[in-house]
Amino acid sequence: MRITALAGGVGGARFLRGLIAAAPAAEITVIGNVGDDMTMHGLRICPDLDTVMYTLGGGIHEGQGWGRAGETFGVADELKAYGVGPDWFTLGDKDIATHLVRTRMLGAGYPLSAVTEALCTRWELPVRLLPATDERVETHVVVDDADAPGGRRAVHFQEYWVKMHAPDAHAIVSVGVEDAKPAPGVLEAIGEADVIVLPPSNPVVSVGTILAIPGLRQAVADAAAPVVGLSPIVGGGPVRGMADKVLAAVGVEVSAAAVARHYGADLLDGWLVDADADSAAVAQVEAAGIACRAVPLLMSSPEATRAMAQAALDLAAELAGPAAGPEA
Ligand code: FO1
Repeated sequence: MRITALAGGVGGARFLRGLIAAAPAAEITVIGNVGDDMTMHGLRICPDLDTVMYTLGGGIHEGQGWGRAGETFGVADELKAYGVGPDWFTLGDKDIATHLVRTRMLGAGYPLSAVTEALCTRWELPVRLLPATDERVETHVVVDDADAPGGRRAVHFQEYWVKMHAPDAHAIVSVGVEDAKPAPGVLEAIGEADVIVLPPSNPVVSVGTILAIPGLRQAVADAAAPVVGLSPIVGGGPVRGMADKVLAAVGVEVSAAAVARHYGADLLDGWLVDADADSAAVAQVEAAGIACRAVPLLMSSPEATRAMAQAALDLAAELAGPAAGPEA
């Protein structure tokens, strides 16, 4: 079985572990978000790709969900001693090695997809990880700023998220997206998949940014495979992170049903909502033309996460119809 998943950072990576446990023999391709990427100290940093790589490669800081286990901060301490910021975004020493390799390869002319493949080789990932695009697409967020002309300014997503802790936002802009193309292998992974999964990642700044790359949303909508998503909203709030703020910025209500409608029935065939908090949403989602099931949606343990992934695969199998047997 070939499974293609569109994933963001921490939530997506943790879900992918469950997906691998649920379908250990499957060929899994992960299309990763690059909208969080930025350049700092001259280094190209790809937080979502690295979070997937470290999580599935066994190098993640489990408690934090991002960055390396057993990390040290010698470089960060030295930068601080020099008075060099920013002081709101800290790079660990081990993590810096990843960014050095990436930046050097990009500088030598390799596209991000080739660089990501090279980095993943070291981690022996059980999936193929592809950046959604090789072009630079960076998410910027328009926020209030009394000192800026017009009372607003656009900040990079990392500044919005990590430094400002996601204040109310007016708009989300994917800078560079119009000129981006799906990275090599992305459209093939979508077109050849038996199942396409949208993990419970942020629907705006993670999965939304991937889908915004020209041609990508249409490829998922046109794919022969069933497309099944899991709600990142449980009981009217995000399970993790601050997805509520960015949903409001794009005019989407913070509910499991509204996120399904935001993706749309042209894209989604099936949707999972939380059985405890959102079973009432099932009828609303089905009224929008999307098959919906209520199952436990909290990734509280490896087994709970595996069961969520299994529920997504079960719904996909149901939507695909009975497999053609030898006599069929
Ligand atoms: N998140 C933080 O809250 N503070 C940090 O200093 C920080 C550093 C960092 C370095 C590398 C990396 O890959 C991720 C890092 N993150 C940090 C997490 C991260 O940038 C965000 O949580 C995600 O981008 C949101 O998906």
